[in-house]
Amino acid sequence: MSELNALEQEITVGINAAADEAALEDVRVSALGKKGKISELMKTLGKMSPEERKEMGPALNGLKARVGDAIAERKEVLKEQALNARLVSETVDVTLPTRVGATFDGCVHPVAQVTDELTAIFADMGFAVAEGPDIETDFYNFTALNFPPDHPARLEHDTFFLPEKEDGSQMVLRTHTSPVQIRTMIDQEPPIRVICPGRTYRCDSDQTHTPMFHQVEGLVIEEGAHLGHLKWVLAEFFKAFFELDDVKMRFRASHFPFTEPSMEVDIGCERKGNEIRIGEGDDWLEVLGCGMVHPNVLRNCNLDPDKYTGFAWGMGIDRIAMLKYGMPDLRAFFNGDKRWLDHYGFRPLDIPGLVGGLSS
Ligand code: 2NM
Repeated sequence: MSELNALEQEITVGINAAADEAALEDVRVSALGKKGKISELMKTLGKMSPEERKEMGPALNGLKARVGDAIAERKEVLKEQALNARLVSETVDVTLPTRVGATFDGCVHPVAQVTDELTAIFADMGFAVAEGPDIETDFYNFTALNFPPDHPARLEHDTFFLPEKEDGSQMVLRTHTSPVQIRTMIDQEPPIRVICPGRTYRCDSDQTHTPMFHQVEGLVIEEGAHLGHLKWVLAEFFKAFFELDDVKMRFRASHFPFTEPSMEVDIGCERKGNEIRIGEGDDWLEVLGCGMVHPNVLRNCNLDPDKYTGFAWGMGIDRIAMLKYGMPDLRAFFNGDKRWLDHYGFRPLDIPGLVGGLSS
């Protein structure tokens, strides 16, 4: 018996001395493995006399169980120690400056940059950002926006339709971000001031159109909102975005199902050869559509048109990015050509803000 006590003592010392899980595994194998000391003793039971076995059997089983428990317990301790050591050695100092030089790679796409810029400008005017799904129902993309049923406008929009469902309905890739504004009007109480930037899709592809493009739409709903407010918001936006003291604007009558009246807005510019300069000259450039939200749209969102009025506008992010940063070819935006991105991309962490500068 004292022999077993001595063995237990020896194994216990080994367990406690094991500095890591590998060392502990060696101790386990030497005690409980196939040829381990306890396993070898177990094998001798068969050759013992019944009396001897009666005594040694329970003693050996007890020893085996205690050693097994001790190893499992030590294993947990070692595991935690190893994790703590990793947590200490693998820390990253996120306050270090970014590396500029040979190791610096990757940059911010102009569309992301411009989205951040216009978000900063509208946030400063009290607008929140709203987002929604790229795949929409016919209701949010068309019906709620006062497109008549089976009206050709649904097709004129070059809509991408998804395969018909069993009930005959068809989801669409949103053709504008207006469905996000519908969702916002249904979900929120006025006053509402939101912008909705995001991807939009139309089955159209040539020098000036890509099947996926980016749009930002703005929406204000509150008692007393009128065209004067719309004009002010747009003027403030253009001045801030093009970083100019003054931008000329021209409103032309237009037509959209979701606004009444509807207008297209041009900004003053000068064309010199292939170059366009905003804020100078006598030429005009069409940049957005806007109007007062149609009473039917308000009603579709359970808003009372006798109480609330609102205005909305929409413009292409890709297009105003081209204008501001002089990028001539829209298709290059989405080719994934790293040379183009190296040339036109922006440095990460130069986050646009009205205080530090939008595009400095
Ligand atoms: C535009 C032009 C004019 C517009 C209207 C709405 C809504 F949801 F309030 F009815 N959202 N966006 C709108 C109005 C969009 O894009 C050229």
